[in-house]
Amino acid sequence: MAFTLYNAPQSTCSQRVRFVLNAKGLAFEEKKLDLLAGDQLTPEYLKLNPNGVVPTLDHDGQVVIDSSVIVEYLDEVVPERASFTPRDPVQRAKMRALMRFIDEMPAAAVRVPTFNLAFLPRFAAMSEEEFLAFAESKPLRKEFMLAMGRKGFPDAEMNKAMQRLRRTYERMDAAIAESGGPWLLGADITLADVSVMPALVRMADLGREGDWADLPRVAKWYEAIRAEAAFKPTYYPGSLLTERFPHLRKG
Ligand SMILES: N[C@@H](CCC(=O)N[C@@H](CS)C(=O)NCC(=O)O)C(=O)O
Repeated sequence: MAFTLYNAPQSTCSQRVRFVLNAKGLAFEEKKLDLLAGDQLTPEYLKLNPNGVVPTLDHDGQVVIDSSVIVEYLDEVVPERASFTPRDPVQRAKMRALMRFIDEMPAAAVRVPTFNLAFLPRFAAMSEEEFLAFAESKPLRKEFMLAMGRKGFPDAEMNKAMQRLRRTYERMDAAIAESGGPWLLGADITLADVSVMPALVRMADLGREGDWADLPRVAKWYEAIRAEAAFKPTYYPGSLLTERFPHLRKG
């Protein structure tokens, strides 16, 4: 069984997949793409992933795209090692509902502070023509890039993104309270936990860990996922945004 993961160290979607591969102890070849250089938009890569985004998994020549789909796929093909999917169909449905919520809310919201704080200097340095050409070449994120522009999202958009993230922490708190924790669905870690993990790591990296400090269940959850054996190899040196963009570091 050979796995190749096309991904980027700091990409939140890639981090989900690395976590599951690491937790299952599956060796994989890692192909690192530079998203700011546009490696994800080359004709060769678009043949693998027509959305022009990472991650993409190649499993013995079969290509699987989209991080949520990939982590479910991995749990299906290697269920015997570190399963992240509940056996009970009702629990499984709850997990998938949370995953949809996570993709729609925090995974989308976290792009706003990420782009505004980290990537903007790079785009601001481009000419308008260069920026428009870069935006136009993105199959999935063209409108997002054009909405951001070279000046970044306005404060109102940043505030809305932060509110969506806050509603995520509250939803997590409610899920843990209902399930009895320590994970979102109870005693066992599931793909829902893995799916939301990178958003919280990203916000903590941007100095916003305090945003869930008043929700002790979420704070405990965050410590628990950081203590998982798969966490450290997933967040190898260079995986945090502040490591690539030192201007983001506080103080
Ligand atoms: N739904 C997709 C989204 C993938 C995605 O947005 N990937 C980002 C990195 S986290 C990316 O490749 N962005 C490149 C770009 O915007 O050009 C997934 O979960 O795999």
